[in-house]
Amino acid sequence: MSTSSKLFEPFKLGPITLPNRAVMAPLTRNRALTGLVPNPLAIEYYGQRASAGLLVTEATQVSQQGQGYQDTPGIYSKEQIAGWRKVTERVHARGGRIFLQLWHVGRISHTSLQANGSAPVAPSAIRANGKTFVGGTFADVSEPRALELSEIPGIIDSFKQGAANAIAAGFDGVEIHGANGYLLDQFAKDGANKRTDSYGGSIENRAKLMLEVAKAVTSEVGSERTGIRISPVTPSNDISDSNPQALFDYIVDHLSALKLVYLHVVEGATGGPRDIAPFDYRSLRNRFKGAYIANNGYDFELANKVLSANQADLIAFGKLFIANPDLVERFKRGTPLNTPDKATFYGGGAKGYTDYPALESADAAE
Ligand code: 8OZ
Repeated sequence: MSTSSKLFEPFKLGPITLPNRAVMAPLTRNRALTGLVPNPLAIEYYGQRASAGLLVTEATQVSQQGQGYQDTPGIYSKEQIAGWRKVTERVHARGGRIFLQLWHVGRISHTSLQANGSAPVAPSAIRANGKTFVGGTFADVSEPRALELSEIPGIIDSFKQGAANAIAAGFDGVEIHGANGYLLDQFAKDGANKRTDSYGGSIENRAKLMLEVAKAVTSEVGSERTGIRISPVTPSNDISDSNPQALFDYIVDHLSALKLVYLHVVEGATGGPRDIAPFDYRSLRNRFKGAYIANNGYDFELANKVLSANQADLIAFGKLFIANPDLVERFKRGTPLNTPDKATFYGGGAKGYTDYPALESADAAE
């Protein structure tokens, strides 16, 4: 059985052409090895999923300070770049395309991950009510310290360098992680940002760091190779804002002016209900001139509906891609999907990572 759907139509994303509109969402898997170098299993894991229109890697910290969980990979050392190069080579050899997600967790971290056991950094010295995974167990995130104004250029520079390193590692582009209550989202939202300087207070001031990072990254690797992910109303990691619509209308107008190649929007609560809070995503869709990637709780049916209504250009699937390396082919054939195993999402080895079965090519006979 084969189904015709806009999901299987190609899409031009800046200089690259995606053969279909299914994106593999960024997915944290906590399997990096010593030096926070990608696990060699990641070569196979991403390679198995190369038939996606576009792969986005797991969130990858741009500095040691930007790490918040154990065993997440980085993109700031030579060894990490070399490890990622093997991943991009495999994905390209299998005919795929892959962006790296650039991450700084801000206050969602723990002193045990920071240099000399120091405090994680944040817009303001307010501890998030949440946990992180460190030393093999869940622990409360640590009390952060507020970044000095003089440290902000260094943060921007770490994203810029991370982007340059990603291109050196062979990635087709980068996605700035502006979502889920991490550093850029913390600056943007007034639940976490109580600053009284030029990075706090008004929407313009709070949005500034995200926009300055976007500008620095586009100037480094080109706007046609820079995407960004946002999550206007997610409560993830204890984040909140008093007026997310005005905030993100403003942010997206400015991201559009910077000509970013895509806007990736987590609609609703990340990994949870899509209708957690009222929000007009079409306003973002209409303001942004580049591609709109919709994410959160999509299945084939909802993807088709939203694509045919032209409310998105691309659809990102998370958990479905964990369990189905050949998700696009399964959608095409209407074959049943494998069920994701939550117990192996974070940490471990090949189990629940590279051992989800693809359809046998023999099944292709219809
Ligand atoms: C799950 C576990 C740890 C981190 C995100 C990078 O939510 C993450 C993440 C997800 O964006």
